[in-house]
Amino acid sequence: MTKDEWLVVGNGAIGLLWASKLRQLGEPVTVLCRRDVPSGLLTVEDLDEDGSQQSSEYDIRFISKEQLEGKYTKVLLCTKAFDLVAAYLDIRKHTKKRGLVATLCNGLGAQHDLIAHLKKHQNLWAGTTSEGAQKLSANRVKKTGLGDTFFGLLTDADENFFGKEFPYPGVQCENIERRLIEKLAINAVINPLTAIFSVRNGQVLETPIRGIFDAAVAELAQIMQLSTFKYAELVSDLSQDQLHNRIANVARLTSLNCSSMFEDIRNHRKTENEYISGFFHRQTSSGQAPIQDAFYAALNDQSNLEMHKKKLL
Ligand code: KPL
Repeated sequence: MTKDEWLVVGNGAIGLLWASKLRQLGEPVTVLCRRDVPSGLLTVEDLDEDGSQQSSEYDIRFISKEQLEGKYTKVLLCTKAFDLVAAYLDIRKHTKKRGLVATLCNGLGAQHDLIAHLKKHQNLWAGTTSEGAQKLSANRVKKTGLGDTFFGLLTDADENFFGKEFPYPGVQCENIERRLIEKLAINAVINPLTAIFSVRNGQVLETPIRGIFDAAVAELAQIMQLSTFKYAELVSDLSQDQLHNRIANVARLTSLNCSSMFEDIRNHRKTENEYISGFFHRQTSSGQAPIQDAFYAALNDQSNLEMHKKKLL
């Protein structure tokens, strides 16, 4: 292992995409896979400006948990929100005390839970991305939509090490919690709608789902203004129109993508419902968030999805 090597935890779509980006910086990258440890190169498929398909290959080392050795100074955790803390604890002894731990996961809360488990002088950079990507196999990913990525410090910067600057150009931001809430709102509208109605991201802007989309955005804008909302101050200047534009824009830019929640349901995997609609469900009292409550209930009771769909329409 070299001094600047990154350890990316998780070979889901976003883990693979970010492994390729970090490798492009010229630094070695190891990807820790939960199962299916592939051999061979990482392939990223993309569309050229003229719309033709192109693919690039990256020499990345793929390993299993049993193959972990040494200590990494830079770790990027690309896991589901509900796996984040456990994934870190699994690799903790392979992280350096004065190192950097970064997260790229949906939802809000798991990142904060991680802080209590960090080693002394480790800095936690929370990240959020609205890029669309689809995993095609254990070492093949396809870019399915443009988006923004931001990383910001959640812990007080330890200036002795990777204190002030995130070691990837152009993604660092000041107020990451605000970005995390905006992303949470994006996921709280697009993900449940795509998962419940089995549609791609762009279709949430089409009839008949469009009506629920608009109502869900209006409801979120109201919740965010409630004095009881934990992050109300951070988003007090965010108007309903701005929120609507932001969420609709992501749906457009990733229109061909199947959201992570839709993928989870199709593949009979656990969803991030608890960290997305569940977050708003817990933050409000009865009647204040009927649409988020309906999303939350539908995703918790997938055997009756048809009934929940009818209720929503
Ligand atoms: O974050 C996403 C997800 O699917 O979880 C979006 C941005 C909606 C892209 O699909």
